[in-house]
Amino acid sequence: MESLEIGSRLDACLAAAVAADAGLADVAKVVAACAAAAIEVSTVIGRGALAGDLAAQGEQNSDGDVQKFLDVFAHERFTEALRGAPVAEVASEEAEGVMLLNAGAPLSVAIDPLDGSSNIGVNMAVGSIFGIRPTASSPENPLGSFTGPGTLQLAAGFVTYGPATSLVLTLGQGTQTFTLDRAEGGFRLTHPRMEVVASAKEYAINASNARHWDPPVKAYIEDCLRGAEGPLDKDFNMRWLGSLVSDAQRVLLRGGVFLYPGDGRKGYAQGRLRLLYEAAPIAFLMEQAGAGAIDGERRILDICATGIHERVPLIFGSADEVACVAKYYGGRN
Ligand code: FBP
Ligand code: AFP
Repeated sequence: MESLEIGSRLDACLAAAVAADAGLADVAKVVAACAAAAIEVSTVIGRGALAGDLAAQGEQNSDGDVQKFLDVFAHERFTEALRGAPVAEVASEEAEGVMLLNAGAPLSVAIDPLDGSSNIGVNMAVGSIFGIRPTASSPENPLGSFTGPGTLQLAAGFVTYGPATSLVLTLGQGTQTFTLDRAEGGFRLTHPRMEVVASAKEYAINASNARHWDPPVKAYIEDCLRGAEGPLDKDFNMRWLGSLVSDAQRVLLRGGVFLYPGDGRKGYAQGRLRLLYEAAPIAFLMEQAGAGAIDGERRILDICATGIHERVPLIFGSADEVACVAKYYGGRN
């Protein structure tokens, strides 16, 4: 896609990718389905309170979190769109088990339909995240499509519903960003090749959990706070949007490091974020843009899930900063 002109439509870019590699034909259909669902979600978010109470509380999801109207709406739009694509199974944050869509279809999708739920209803950016994998389940291994490492992902993307709606996408050949052209109701290529700067001075972490953090993260952030007088030898800025997709988008565009470590709170030993539909797609997009993504000790893309809602500590961003954090965990790089 790098060779395509800025302003090219998403469907033209997907067609060009398929022309170059026929093996991407089904993947392109799934990406197009996610893009179509995202446009529907974007329209509702863009209307804000005029669309009703987007934060209205409903049922509890698999994890005991109370679902908001927008969580449920986005889940329904995405799963409905994926039903019309070559997708056999979906693992969604908003469904307890694997959803069966089209038996025998070649692809399966892990999805967080609405990420950054605490930002719903306060006119702040939220997003959707997806990772596309080959279908690999069997009667003996019903979770098989989702228990392989993140390196099996064929494509991944996230949508940010912010001041503009954008789709960040990788088909395994670099990371591109498309921006929604509201006038024509379609995405256009705006960033053909995202490249994350290797070194940066901005970190993102929920500082209210400082007393609970894993010791390596506590030590790293203490050194960030010491600024140029400390061992890291530079002054840092801090940004935390409470919305993984928005923080990831900022890191892609201007570098920095994001951390959601394991911490001592009940249920947070592995942090807050989910391996399958948050960490693994973001890690794929980051690596394809030259950045890193680890859980402290391991590359995120090498980790296998044992259940679809499993959590993982997540540290990603500028390669030098991620390598620096790894040293606090005792790693050599
Ligand atoms: P949800 O999927 O429930 O929205 O949780 C994920 C998330 O909102 C991320 O987008 C964000 O980075 C993080 O949780 C915010 O966590 P905290 O509430 O600790 O700031
Ligand atoms: P600007 O008018 O230059 O944007 O500054 C205002 C502001 O961005 C405000 O909106 C934020 O609350 C605050 O600055 C952020 O300050 P830090 O950069 O110190 O976090």
